[in-house]
Amino acid sequence: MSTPVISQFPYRGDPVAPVRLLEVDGTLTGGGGSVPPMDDEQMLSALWLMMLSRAFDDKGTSLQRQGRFGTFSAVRGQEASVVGSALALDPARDWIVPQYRELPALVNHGLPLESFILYFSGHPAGGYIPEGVRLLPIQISIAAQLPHAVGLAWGLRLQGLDAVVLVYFGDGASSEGDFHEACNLAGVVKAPVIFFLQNNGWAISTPRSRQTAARTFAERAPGYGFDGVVVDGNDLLAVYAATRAAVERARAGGGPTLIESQTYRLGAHNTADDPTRYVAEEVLDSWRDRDPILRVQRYLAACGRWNESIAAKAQEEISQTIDAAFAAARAVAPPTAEDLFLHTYAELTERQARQLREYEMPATGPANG
Ligand SMILES: Cc1ncc(C[n+]2csc(CCOP(=O)(O)OP(=O)(O)O)c2C)c(N)n1
Repeated sequence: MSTPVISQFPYRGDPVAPVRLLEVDGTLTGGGGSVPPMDDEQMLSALWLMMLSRAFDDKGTSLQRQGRFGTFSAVRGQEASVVGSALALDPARDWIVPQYRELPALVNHGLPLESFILYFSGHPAGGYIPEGVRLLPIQISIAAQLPHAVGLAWGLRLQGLDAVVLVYFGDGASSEGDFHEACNLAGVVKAPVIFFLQNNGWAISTPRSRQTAARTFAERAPGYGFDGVVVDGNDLLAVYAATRAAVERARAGGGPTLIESQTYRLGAHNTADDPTRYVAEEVLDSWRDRDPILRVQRYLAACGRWNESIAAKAQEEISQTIDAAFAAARAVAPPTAEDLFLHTYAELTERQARQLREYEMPATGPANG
């Protein structure tokens, strides 16, 4: 039997060429002798999550246009990157520290889809993470989650746990000071953290070329005393294998890894953005050819595990799942002004309690005598 591909990591090959295990046409890199790091069942589950994410992007965008959903950032194009990395974690012990573009990872880790919908509908209940779900809250402030992730990982290690933390961020976030501080501390204390950098080509309208003059983002890792690896972020198998290897290393006490997942944002930064003003259609077309979902479907079709009727059934199930989640979110009572006080801390501070009392008092200000 051939060597499982996972043993390729830490990767000591060409530091610039991304690791790829699944070709665009759905064949395994290296031919039939290669052993994929996921079996067909795992790939089918991964594909379901990727398709759920894509369908949610479509539905959410359409509802946002009708004024029935808030501004949110679609995952479109980055599904293999998000799903492949999330599936390498154990939701029963590992933590995800998200940015704002990782819907399928959050759902796989245990966040109900309706919570995500409530969050991006501006409902305070959307900020609630159920007990036992190992997620930090969605972070809109760019790179602010990186030091939190290192602190969390270091803390888990100090408690003697073998848990690992995976933190998502973008190429733009890597230009923030928080990125340097987080990597530096993580390297020094050997925190069990995986820095998962999604290089999707853009930080809103700022191209990747304006973020660093380095050949890759991953090459920064050795400067902090740990390994960096570049993967083809549109390849589910490569992302999964690289993340699994990083998880195993962190669990065994080997410290952090920086994974640069080279992917492409196949749409707007968020529903308030118009990428037609700065992304050339030819460039988009070239990335549409490398669609991460099609690649997995081609592979599974060649194994006899995917065809039009299976696809139609999956689409139907996915659309019912999304409709049910929107219905559940709509059934939650609208927020009240009091929620502003009640959702800030576990217990009201003295100042908040006073402000809440003042708010609830009938308007008898000085003007009324
Ligand atoms: C500290 C901070 N500065 C600026 C912004 C405005 N902003 C929102 S998203 C974004 C771009 C982030 O790009 P990147 O880190 O590459 O992540 P991506 O959205 O591409 O996934 C910026 C500058 C912000 N939210 N927080």
